[in-house]
Amino acid sequence: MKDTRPNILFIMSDDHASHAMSCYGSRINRTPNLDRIAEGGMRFDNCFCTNSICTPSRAVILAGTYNHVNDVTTLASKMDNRLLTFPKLLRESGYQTAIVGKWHLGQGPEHEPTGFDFWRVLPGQGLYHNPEMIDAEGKHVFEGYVTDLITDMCLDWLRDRDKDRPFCLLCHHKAPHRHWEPDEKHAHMYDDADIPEPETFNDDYSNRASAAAAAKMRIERDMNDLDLKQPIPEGLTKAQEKSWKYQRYIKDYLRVVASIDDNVGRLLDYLDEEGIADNTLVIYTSDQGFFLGDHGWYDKRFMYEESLRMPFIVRFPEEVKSGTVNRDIVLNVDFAPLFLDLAGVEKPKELQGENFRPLLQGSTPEDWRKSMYYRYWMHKSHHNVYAHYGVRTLRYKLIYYYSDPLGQPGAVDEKHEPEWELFDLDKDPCELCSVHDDPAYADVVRELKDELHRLQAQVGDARYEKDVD
Ligand SMILES: [Ca+2]
Repeated sequence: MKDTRPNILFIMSDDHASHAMSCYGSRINRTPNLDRIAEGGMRFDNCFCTNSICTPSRAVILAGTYNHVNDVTTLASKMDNRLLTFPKLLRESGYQTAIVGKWHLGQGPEHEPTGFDFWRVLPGQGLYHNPEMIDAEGKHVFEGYVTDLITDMCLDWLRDRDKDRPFCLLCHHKAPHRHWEPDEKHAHMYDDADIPEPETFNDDYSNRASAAAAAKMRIERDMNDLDLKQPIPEGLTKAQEKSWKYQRYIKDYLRVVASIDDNVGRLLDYLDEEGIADNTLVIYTSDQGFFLGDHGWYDKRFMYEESLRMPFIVRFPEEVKSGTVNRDIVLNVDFAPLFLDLAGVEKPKELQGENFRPLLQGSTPEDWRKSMYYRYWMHKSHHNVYAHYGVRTLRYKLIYYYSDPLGQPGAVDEKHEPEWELFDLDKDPCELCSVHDDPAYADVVRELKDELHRLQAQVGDARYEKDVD
């Protein structure tokens, strides 16, 4: 008998910020195929990651637990593949499962993908051109462009599937991760255009804790030859050089995104041709956001909006009204509970996320979360970003730079004292001025500290020793 539970097509890219998607109002590019998903379904405007970095975010998604629980706190962490994950539970319940593309949770028998009928992944970050990939049979080099290849392999697997059983396919693109290498087809997009610079391009990092000024992810200073791929023209002023670097960076980023968009279109076309679009939940998301010249930066890691926010669009015609928008707080830790609910599998007690299927159906429960907990662990490691944790509500964001590696990779700086930041996102959506020390916000600070500590207790994470009431 045919098993008619919904199919799940989970497309995730790497470092694709929502402000480079036209369905999110991008000022800098068009993404017509991603827009097909949003127009045919729901766009989530407040989907956040709990730790804005590749490896940890992927572990959160698979396991449905926070990083202090799944023990994948940093880029150097490797996930123990005996962990309970949603693909394992779906497979046990009769789904066909596959992952193709980026994994980045470690290699070898203890870390390679488990819970999949088929898996083929890139080692580490993988290459854009002629990438090596690893599967159960071993390593092979594939000729071509990585985004096309991943999509081809997904389509091959879909064509060969058992049509009497539902599938869960994880199509996980490497793109648009640094160093943004476009394919030939898109190499000359934007050649004759100037991409607008973001509002905070010339941020001077004043009026905040010291962390923003200390970060080494400035377009004007920290980009290397692999990022720029061309010699810097001579005779430019400092400001002209910064603008030139931004154009070099953002055009390649958008070219790489354009290839993702084309390839998402191929997958959507296949669902239409097969007549299974109505009963397939299609998601497009990214493991976290990215700074697209915002604050003068590239990269991520900070709890600031551009990096914290994940794009999340979902189409599921049987259940989700087309062209709708949700503004509730949804987290990457919630994805696994959603998938389990769709498959009719009971959520195991150890999963920490919440099933947000009612939100998809247009009815938010009264007690849905009003705040979220974030933690970035890699103190002064990559890009000299300070370790921090914080809480975001619909209006405010409180960040605590505890500034201690706590045994994780990173440098100890005895002189560095912890610092706080508070942003009123209604009045300061670009997060340019911390109001933590403004007496008018004293009550807000107190409430948010309580909320932060309540969330830490709820998820079972430890408070830093100097963070006292
Ligand atoms: Ca990433």
